[in-house]
Amino acid sequence: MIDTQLIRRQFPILDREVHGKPLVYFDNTATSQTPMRVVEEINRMYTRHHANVHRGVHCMSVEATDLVENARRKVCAFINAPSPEEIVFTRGTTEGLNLVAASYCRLLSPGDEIILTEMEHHSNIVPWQLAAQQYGLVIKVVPILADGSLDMEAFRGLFTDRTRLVSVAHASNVLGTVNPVAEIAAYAHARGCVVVVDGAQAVPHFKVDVQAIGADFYAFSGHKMYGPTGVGVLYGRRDLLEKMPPYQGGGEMIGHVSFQGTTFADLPYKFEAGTPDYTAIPALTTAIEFIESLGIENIEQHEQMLYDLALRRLKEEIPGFRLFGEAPGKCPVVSFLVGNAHHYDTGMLLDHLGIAVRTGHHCAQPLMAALGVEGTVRASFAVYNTPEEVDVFVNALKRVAQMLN
Ligand code: 7TS
Repeated sequence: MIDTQLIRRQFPILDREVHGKPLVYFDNTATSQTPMRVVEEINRMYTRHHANVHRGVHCMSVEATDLVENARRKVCAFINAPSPEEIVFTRGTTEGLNLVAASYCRLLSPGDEIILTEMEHHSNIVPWQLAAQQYGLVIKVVPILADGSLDMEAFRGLFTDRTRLVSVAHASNVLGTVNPVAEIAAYAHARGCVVVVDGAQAVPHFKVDVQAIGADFYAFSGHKMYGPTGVGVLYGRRDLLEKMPPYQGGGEMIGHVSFQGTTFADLPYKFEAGTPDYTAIPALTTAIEFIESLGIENIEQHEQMLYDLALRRLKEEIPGFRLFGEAPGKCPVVSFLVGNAHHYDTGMLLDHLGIAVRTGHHCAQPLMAALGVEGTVRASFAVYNTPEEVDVFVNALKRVAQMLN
């Protein structure tokens, strides 16, 4: 069972006020708040182990290196990856997806096809467009159904003998839809295609097992899972990472450098050019420990309870409430509009009542086009949110809706 009172003590930021009102933080899909133990771990890195990694013989450098490599093993176990060498530290999901698009696509030929979906975040669209322009690739898009789930029949219909890769969100940051990634991977693999999964919105909310999914690549961000900003993870299958050219050149990623030619380091360092964020990476270990201390299943259950409560009350009590995304088994994300009220006005008035929600296109403009809207208001929940906060939110939205309609 989740004891939110106990949990909230680890998040002093949740005690602050905004505009003179107690903060209700419902923008967890954009970034989650950070427990003190993660903040303390970053502090400890600066005050105890601040030395560049992988290069020093001196004690502090060895300690920092051990902490970074320990984090790699922790992440590996967290997503059940086969080996730590297949865990590449990045700046975030965006960099992980750019890495795969820029590097893997160099192995493809003009006319080869990539399948994306209509519900992708821009970071799982634009890197592929850049690669498609550079290498003459063709992008095809899976549409969504009315409930916000993927049209799987259309997905299967997009495959041709030129299809090489599928890249799909595990969970949508707008609709909350959890996509059938294992089914997608099985279908794609049977046709010789590689599968990339954007796990930014999955990892904080439910158990992810990259081997059970059959993902060839899996990208996510630390800052959405109670961890530090500026650190992300890319899992990549060893044989694919080995074939791929480096993404960036620099220190750390080389075997030997001469002006006659350079050889590259073994995995995962081939893909980690330059100094990594070694002060933040160990704090990712602490974030995973925080999740494990609560139990990801308990987190999922608690967030689902908040989602169900919010949705029931919003549907009953807010005239003109319109929900986007009703697929079964979705993540705790409520994207909505109220009557004719503009999403921005709704968000701004909620902010003045202390409630932080997101408004706009949520970096998913093609999805907004498919839904026929310019933007939505989005409330999203984390483990430290409470039913009382849902009450405050629904009551505030009632007032806002009256003012705007
Ligand atoms: N993929 C998905 C599904 C996301 O939701 C996001 C961020 C990203 C990729 C990019 O992650 P980053 O850490 O590299 O920036 N989503 C959001 C959002 O919904 N509101 O702000 C950021």
